Amino acid sequence: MTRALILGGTADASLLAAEIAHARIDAVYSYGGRTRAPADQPLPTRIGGFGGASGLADYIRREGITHVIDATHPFAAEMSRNAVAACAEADTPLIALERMPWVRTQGDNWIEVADVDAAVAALPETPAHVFLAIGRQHIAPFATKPQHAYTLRFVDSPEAPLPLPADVIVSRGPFTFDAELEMMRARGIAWIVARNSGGDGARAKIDAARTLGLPVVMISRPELPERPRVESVTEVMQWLGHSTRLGA
Ligand code: 3Y8
Ligand code: NAP
Repeated sequence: MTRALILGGTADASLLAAEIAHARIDAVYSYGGRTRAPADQPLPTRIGGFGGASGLADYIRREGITHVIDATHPFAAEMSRNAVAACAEADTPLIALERMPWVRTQGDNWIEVADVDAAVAALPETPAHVFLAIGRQHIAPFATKPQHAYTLRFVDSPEAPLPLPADVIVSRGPFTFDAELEMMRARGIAWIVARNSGGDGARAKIDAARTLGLPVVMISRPELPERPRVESVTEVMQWLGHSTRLGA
């Protein structure tokens, strides 16, 4: 009898949860507890860490999980590594639902970097208005370039003082091209820092930057361990032995 665990937190994970609920497959949706009020899901939902890979392996055994789908964000590297280790330990099938990275196209002015520190180094010395569209967790390194005017975007309003003077937009995606274009023009944004998340929920800023001819410092994805990987909900449902409404 199938009992699936979805490691969620992305738009694709929400689409998968809807298909799994529709197919009446026994499943649990899991959030890490990063945001104050995560979106509701049509499945029983747990929120918070498992306690490392061993904690996840214990959860899998205790809950009788038969299939694990890692539908976390491409930058949720620790969760993905733990899922590989835990499923090996519990001998449980694992598949990753992972969207392709964005690729530079005609007109894009990207500076591709490996990590946040390289992104800081890629910014100019002369003062500029910089939009840091990389969330809340990795802002501190930019304090080494205080000459810039920073705009940040968080899912939740900041609780602690910011590590640098900045203007904070509080908004959870997905974002639209028109709204991104308007925001960048109104604020006089001259540089964008982004992670290569892929997917549609965050790509509007990349398209708006291209239209405005703005440079984008693009942080590449972390290396993830080898594991079976698909890009569509349909392929996950087939892996679970079910067809979907989408491509039934
Ligand atoms: C808690 C669940 C859905 C899911 C929506 C996607 C799209 C909008 C784009 C920008 C970039 C950023 C950030 C972002 C996007 C989707 C998707 C995506 C980027 C929620 C969510 C959770 C999180 C966690 C949060 C991180 C932060 C990253 C904001 C829910 C809304 C910047 C990633 O305050 C914090 O600690 C926030 C932490 C991890 C990265 C960071 O370092 O700050 N996501 N985002 C999940 C959990 O607890 O398990 O609250 O409902 C999900 C979504 N965020 O159902 O439509 O699928 O990618 N999320 C990045 O791309 O760099 C925003 O502003 O342009
Ligand atoms: P991370 O750094 O890879 O994981 C750190 C720890 O958080 C994990 O070891 C695990 O704790 C816990 N955790 C993470 N995701 C979890 C989940 N879905 N369910 C249960 N525990 C989880 O993770 P992150 O980058 O902070 O991402 C956290 C969540 O936000 C994920 O759901 C991810 O899909 C979502 N998200 C992240 C980004 C991003 O840019 N990183 C963007 C959009 C959405 P234990 O070790 O205690 O088990």
